[in-house]
Amino acid sequence: MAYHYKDSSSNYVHRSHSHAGSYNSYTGSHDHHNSNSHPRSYPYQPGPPVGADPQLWQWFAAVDTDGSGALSVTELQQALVNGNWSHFDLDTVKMLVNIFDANHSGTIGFADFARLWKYIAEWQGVFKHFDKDHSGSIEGRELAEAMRSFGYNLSPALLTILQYKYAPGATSAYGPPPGITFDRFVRACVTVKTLTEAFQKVDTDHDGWAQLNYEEFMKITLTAP
Ligand SMILES: [Ca+2]
Ligand SMILES: [Ca+2]
Repeated sequence: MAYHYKDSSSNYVHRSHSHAGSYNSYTGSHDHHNSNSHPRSYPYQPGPPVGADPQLWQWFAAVDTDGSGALSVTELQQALVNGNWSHFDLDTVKMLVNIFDANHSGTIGFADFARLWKYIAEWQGVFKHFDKDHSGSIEGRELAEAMRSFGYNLSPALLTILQYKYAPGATSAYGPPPGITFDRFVRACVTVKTLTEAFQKVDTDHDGWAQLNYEEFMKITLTAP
């Protein structure tokens, strides 16, 4: 059984009773009585770092279900939900971990998490700004407007490809593709930015044309989020 709670700073926290029930926020340790069906060792859990937002620390600790002191991709995925309560795609979570995993451990520590949280909050503002009809997703014209205002000169054909690529689920050839939800919108924007910058690097005279070999082309596309 899961519940969600909202506050003014973020709509994107998801917690389940199983986490909350076994986590003792007062002592900062797991409650052995509720979790004795899972015998395991309890690593030392330090308290929040000096100056840490106590609420953010509490979320972090609740999401860190194995008490390792860092969030794995799957732990983080459990914590991040879109406005319609759908979980972030694994691809989006992996991308976020890659961006914020400062020590390349493959996991997110509390300092990384605090920066990631701020980043998501900023993107929420961007998303709300471009979701002009308040549908909770970014549709064709909204996507075109977003890309244009970010400075990306994408043709209608490219915008259509983008829309189909990031639309949730299977898309029909009839009618417009469904809108892009929050986490996919972030991924779409980061991907367009990454690919544009990779192209600009090889387009040294900035005329919109570049010569690159197979190896370079593959490197660019395979390292894009
Ligand atoms: Ca963990
Ligand atoms: Ca919309």
